[in-house]
Parts: sequence; structure tokens; C-alpha cells
Amino acid sequence: MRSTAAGAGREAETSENLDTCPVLGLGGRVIETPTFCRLCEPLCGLVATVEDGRLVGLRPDQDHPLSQGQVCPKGLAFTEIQNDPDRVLHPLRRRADGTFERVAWYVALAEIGHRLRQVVDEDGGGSVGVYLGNPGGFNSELALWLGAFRGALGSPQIYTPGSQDSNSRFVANKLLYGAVTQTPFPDLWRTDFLLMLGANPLVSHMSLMRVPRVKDHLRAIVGRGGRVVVVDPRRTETARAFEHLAIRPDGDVWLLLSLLHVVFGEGLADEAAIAEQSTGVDWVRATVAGFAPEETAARTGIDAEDVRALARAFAGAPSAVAYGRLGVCLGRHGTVANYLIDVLNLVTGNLDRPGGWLFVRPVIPLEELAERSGQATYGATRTRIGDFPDVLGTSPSAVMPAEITTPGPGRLRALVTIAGNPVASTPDPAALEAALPQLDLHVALDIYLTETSRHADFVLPATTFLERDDITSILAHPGQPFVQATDAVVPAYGEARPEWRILDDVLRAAGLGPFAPGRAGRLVGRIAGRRGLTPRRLLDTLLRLGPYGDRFGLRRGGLTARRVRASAHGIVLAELPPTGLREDAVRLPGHRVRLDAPEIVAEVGRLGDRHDDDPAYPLRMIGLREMRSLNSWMHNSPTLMKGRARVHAARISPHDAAVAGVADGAAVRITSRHGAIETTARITDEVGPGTIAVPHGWGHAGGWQRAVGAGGPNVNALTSSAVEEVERLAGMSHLNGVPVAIAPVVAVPATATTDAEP
Ligand SMILES: Nc1nc2c(c(=O)[nH]1)N[C@H]1C(S)=C(S)[C@@H](COP(=O)(O)OP(=O)(O)OC[C@H]3O[C@@H](n4cnc5c(=O)[nH]c(N)nc54)[C@H](O)[C@@H]3O)O[C@H]1N2
Ligand SMILES: Nc1nc2c(c(=O)[nH]1)N[C@H]1C(S)=C(S)[C@@H](COP(=O)(O)OP(=O)(O)OC[C@H]3O[C@@H](n4cnc5c(=O)[nH]c(N)nc54)[C@H](O)[C@@H]3O)O[C@H]1N2
Ligand code: SF4
Ligand SMILES: [Mo]
Repeated sequence: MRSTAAGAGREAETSENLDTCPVLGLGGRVIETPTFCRLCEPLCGLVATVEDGRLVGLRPDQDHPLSQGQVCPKGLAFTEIQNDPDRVLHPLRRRADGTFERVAWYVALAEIGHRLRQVVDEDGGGSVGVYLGNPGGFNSELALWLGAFRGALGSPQIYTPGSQDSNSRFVANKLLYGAVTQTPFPDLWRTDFLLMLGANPLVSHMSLMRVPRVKDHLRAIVGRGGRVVVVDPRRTETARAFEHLAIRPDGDVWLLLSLLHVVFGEGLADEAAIAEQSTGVDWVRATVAGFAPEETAARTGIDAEDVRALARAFAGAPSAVAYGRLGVCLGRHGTVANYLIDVLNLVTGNLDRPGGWLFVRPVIPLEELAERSGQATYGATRTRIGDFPDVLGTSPSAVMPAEITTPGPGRLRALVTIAGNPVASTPDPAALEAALPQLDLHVALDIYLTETSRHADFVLPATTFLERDDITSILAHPGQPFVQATDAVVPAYGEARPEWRILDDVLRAAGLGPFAPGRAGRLVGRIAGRRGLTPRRLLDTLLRLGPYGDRFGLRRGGLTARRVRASAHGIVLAELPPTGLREDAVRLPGHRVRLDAPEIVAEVGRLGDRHDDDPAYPLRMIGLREMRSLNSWMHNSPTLMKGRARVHAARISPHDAAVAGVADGAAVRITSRHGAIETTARITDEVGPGTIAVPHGWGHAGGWQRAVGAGGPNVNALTSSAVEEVERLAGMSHLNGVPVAIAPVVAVPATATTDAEP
């Protein structure tokens, strides 16, 4: 590593001399600026080459202390998105015939303001909704200002991909630690045993933690004599590189209960850690007694002896940590599975200690701000449709269509979608597409005309990540303590504007603004100074108030915004993540973790109740991410799409293909109780019999021409927005382990698939 907190000052100076000073090329028009990628969580270092205000290229930043010159193809291909002729660069207004016309900003804002005000006056702020999509999570200024938007509107409905992604994790945090925002992460730097359930970091680059060059870090575990075990129904890129334990979709809860069964049954638990750190272990002990590996093998598809061996190795390792991601979050029991992962870590003595499951000390204490301003809630409100608890003030996306179409007080009448494509990414796209036209007002802040924004009354051009200031924050907390700030490296193209400013302008135009930051925000605002309260000033202030900050001179050597901004490649604040944070992190009596939360006790009691065993849908469909695809929105990049003959394909086992008479490369029809899609079959033993894997984020419409031309179905047509299909505790959509059937689109003789297994 390049520097620690003590040495960071020196590095800051060198970086300033070398890098923040533009390297002037021919004619003095070429500028090279270090910045960082904001497409996914590692936030890899990039260097942008800008000529005459246009981006001409991106390359890896060799001097970035964490990513060290490694990036993925998506980061480099962002040049094509930035310069994409299909980008929306001017405000657009939809005509009656569905086409769009260009309008001036002031016209768009005046009309939006007028119509928004009308909805608020008639039905209150609760009839206004915001859907904040995934790229919004990488935009610290927007995230901060969204809080202001919420404040100004009273209690608008907030939707995010959280209910398709991580809310089950957040609810587990609340039930275990008393705080939704306390998401622990695995200590990859020191662990001797990483048990990874439902994550594929060699493609996804790790989620809910920031770790550039993740492959190097995982290899290092094995290199120092440790183990990496991947529990996944598919032999993924990560599973292939390490040890693979194939599991039935949705089998994780049973596996975890059985691992705990062995830990307690064989006296492998760390009783001292349990006594010191937790309450409620008696329930765990009593409950897991009934889940012997022999009993759960049918659910997990894993041999009982393998489970016993795994439990012994995990508990016996000098340090060990279990980590779960989308594969466990999106199943039937996402919250329970996440909860049990932490229980396993704790009872084996691996919580909050080197090599184990760590709490976060954030550089910018945004979570604390959210808590203090009353936004870090769980179950503080309940949805009108389905009676689901809020998670961090958000509602499950699955109920959005019914919230629009169901009459009555609180009906969702005006929606602002920001950096999100819910028609592609949430369950039951047909229901949402049918509902969107019933809105009185739909405004989309996006960079493209998408499946979603094409339904909007107004599409407002947002800046890309290269066109805005930022600082590593939000999703970027967990991992090695690090901070990096960047200015916009290119001026906004066309008439694009930063989202926070657009929100501010919309509020003003509606007569609901200006910015009302709420209690905690006002306090920070006072410290930040009254001159023009901007998100950047607020973030800079939070940085100084945070655990690594200079506390406005009270802590010598602490971070200031100036120092961070002077260090172009970022500052490594410590070699290793801190441990010993339980007293700060756990908000329950005695700072003890609760192992017997009533919500979990009830869910575990109901585990066997649900039977997805309709013989008409014998297979289980799971998701699949690909290196050169990012959710629904990089499919207009020529480089990423190059050489992809069959863009979209379902991975089907030789056995299931033979039974259904589906041939490799042929069209296959996939049917669920809720819908049907057609795609190409790719027959592979990567998936075992009974499982098929299908990528999400396809089936494009709108103005991104290459993406539309690529074809491929929207896999979420197979998923349901029905209330009874939504996970109860966190409102999670059921997107993994969906019961489906397959059939050839054009029947081929079953003998065509001779490589089939019996
Ligand atoms: N079946 C299935 N469905 C899934 C998943 C799955 O695994 N399986 N995964 C889920 C997950 S984890 C996620 S996070 C969601 C993602 O769901 P969403 O967040 O709804 O969708 P994205 O595909 O990320 O689309 C992002 C949108 O933002 C736009 N955009 C890009 N950059 C910017 C910007 O800087 N500003 C603005 N204003 N707009 C921008 C893009 O054009 C695009 O329209 O999908 C979820 N859906
Ligand atoms: N290239 C690329 N990178 C990305 C993204 C992308 O779209 N493309 N998206 C980003 C986003 S928004 C996110 S949230 C992260 C997600 O990061 P990850 O969660 O690491 O990514 P996934 O590929 O969805 O991994 C989920 C894994 O769970 C497995 N799985 C499915 N069902 C089950 C099950 O029941 N049990 C178990 N144990 N496993 C199961 C799947 O086979 C899959 O390998 O990735 C991010 N990075
Ligand atoms: S891994 Fe993620 S952050 Fe790194 S370059 Fe690729 S897309 Fe960007
Ligand atoms: Mo995600």
C-alpha cells in the first residue's frame, strides 16, 4: 500500500504536482485527469483524456493506490456511453402520439412544477413518488439532495432497486444490531476461510463492499494457505476459480441451519464470544437441533457429510467469515438467510475481529446523518398495498404498479424516476408498463430514452458520472479505509444538468422549495456556512466531522476537503480495516447482538410452509451477471456488444434440455406461473439438473438503438408483483429460484441433444 494516514500528506503533495496539474498536449487542448469509475462498487481509478471539452478516452489509473491500474471492460467502454449519439442531451416532452419534442429547460420546469403542485395540493406529498435507480447510489450529491426532496414533499413514496437487491440485508442488520445501516463486510485481507453464498465477485467485482482487484484479494487467501468456498447453484466464474459447493436454488437457509447444527452439536461454538457479544443463543441452539444435515439434504442438494466437513473446517479455521449476496438476498427467505450468515459468523467467534465479519467506520458518516434525521427507519411506515414495512424509508418496487392503479387516498399520482429503469429491473414489467400511463405526471431524469423513460411526460437530461463532482461514499464505505474526491472531468454535454440541481429546480418551480434539509441537515448546514448550501459543501463538512476528519481543527492531521481534493489518486487511510467497533455499531442493550429476533423466530417457524412444487414448473430459474453487461444500461456500447453473436441466452443443463427436447443454440420458451419469454438455449453443465440461469436487463425499447437491436427478452416477465410473492420482512421481490418450465420453440427430436446426461 502506498500510504497510511500518517504518510498521506506527503502523497497528497506529490499527487498534486504530478496529476492535478493538467498535462497539456498538442495545442494545449488535451487534458488528462485522474478520476474514478462509478459504474460499480470498487470505484476503480481511471484517467480521463479530454480534448476541447470532449472525452476522447479513459484508461486505467496506474497510480491509484487500490486498483493499481486494473479496471474492467465496462469502465473503459464508458467513453462510448459518454459520447453516445443516442444520449438524451436536451429536455424532452412527450407528445400525444408518444414521440418526443425538444423543449427549453424553463418550459419543462414550469410545466412540471405546475403539475406537481397540483397533485400535492389535491392529494398531498404522499401521492408523489421517486424511484432512485442504481447509478444514483454512486452519486453522493444526489443521495444527499434526495433527502431534501423528501423533506420538502412531506412523505413521498420512495422506491429503489433495494427491494431487488439488498433490503433483506438491511433488515437483517436492524434485527441483529438495531440499526438498518450497519452492514458488515468480510475481512478479505486477513481471513483464513471465506464462505461465499450467492455471490460471483469475479464478474460482479464484489457488492456491499469496495474492493478493487478482488480477484487478487481472493487468490491471496488461498495463497496464504486459506480457503475460498463458493456456494452457488451454478459453477460460476468464481466457483471455477476456487472451491465450489453446488446448492439447490433457495437452499441456503437450510444449509446455514445445518452448519449451525453441526457447530453446536459437535461443541465447535465459541462460547466466550457468544457470551460476550450476544443475547438469545438459546433459541439458536434449540432450533438448529432440528436441522441435521441429513434432514436438509433434500432441500440443499448437498451431501450431509460435505455439510459436516464444511462446518468443522469453518469453525476450526483460525479466522473465517461467511458472506452472502444476491443469490441469498433475492430468494424466498432473503432476510432469514442474511441473518443466519451473521449468526454463523458470531457463534464461531468471527464477528468484529481480524479475518472475520467487520463493522464499518465510514469516512463520510452519511448513515449517521440518515439516522439522526430519522431516515434510517424500518417499519416506521407501512405500504398502502400489501402492508409492507418501509426499509430505509423505501417501499417494495413490486407494489409500485398497484400503488398507481389502486384508487383511494395516497394513490401514487406523480412519479420521478432518477437513474433507474424499473420496467427492466423490477418484477412484472407488464403491470408497470400498464400502470405508468395512469400517472398524472411522470418525469424521468436519465441519459437515455429507455423502456421506462419513454413512458415519461418529460425526460430531463442528467449529467454522467464524468460530468459531476464526487467523493467516495455511500455504497463505498466497507473495505480498506480510503477516500478519493474528483471534480467533473468534462463539462456537461448539451444541456445536461446534475440531478441534485434538477430536483432543486423542480421544487422551486412547484413552489415547494427551496431546499429544506431537515433537522440534522440544518445543523450540518450551519457548520458548512450559509453561503450557497450545495451538496458538495455539505459532503465536505461531513468529511471533516467524520471519524477521519479534522473536526474543524480539533483533531490534528485529520482529513479536510482540501487535503482530499489535493490528492488526485485518493488517500489510503489505513492498511487494514479496523476491528473492535461493536460498541459503536450495535445499538441494542449492552451492545449485544440479538440472535433471537422475534421476526426471525417466526419466519424460521414457518420455513417448511411454502411448497413451490407444482409439477407444471419443475425447474428453478436463477439470475446471471455477465462481465460486459451492467444491469439494463450498457447495451448501447459497441465495444461491449462486439462479438456477442447470441446476446441473450439461458443456461440449461444437458439433462433438462434433453428431457424438454431443447437443442443447444435453438430457441427456448421459458414459462412461469406469471409469464413467458423466448430466448436462446445454451446447454451447459455449469448448472445442474433442475436449475436454469437467465441474465436480466434485456428486452430494450426506446432510443438506445443498438440495445433495442440486440433483442433478448426481459426476464422479469417471468416474475411476479403479487403481494403474496413478495418476501414479508423486507419486501424483497422473488427473482431467484422462480419455478419455471422450458419447451422448444420449434420442436426438435430429443435425440438431437446427445451430450445429455441420463
Ligand atoms: N431478474 C433480475 N432483476 C434484477 C436483478 C437481478 O439480479 N435479476 N438485479 C437487481 C439489481 S441488484 C439492481 S441494482 C437493479 C438495477 O435496476 P435499476 O436501477 O432500475 O436499473 P439500471 O439497469 O441500473 O438502470 C439505470 C438507469 O440509469 C440511467 N443512468 C446511467 N447513468 C446515469 C446517471 O449518471 N444519471 C442518470 N440520471 N441516469 C443514469 C441508465 O440510462 C438507466 O436507464 O436491477 C435489479 N433487477
Ligand atoms: N459485470 C457486472 N457487474 C455487476 C453488475 C452487472 O450487472 N454486471 N451489477 C452490479 C450490481 S447492481 C450488484 S447488486 C452486484 C451483485 O453482485 P453479486 O451478488 O456478486 O452478483 P450476481 O452475479 O448476481 O451473483 C449472485 C449469485 O448467486 C447465485 N445464486 C442464485 N440463486 C442462488 C441461491 O438460491 N443460493 C445461492 N447460494 N446462490 C444463488 C447466482 O448463480 C449468482 O452466481 O453486481 C454488481 N456488478
Ligand atoms: S470493475 Fe466496476 S468500478 Fe471497476 S472499472 Fe469495472 S465497472 Fe468500473
Ligand atoms: Mo444491484
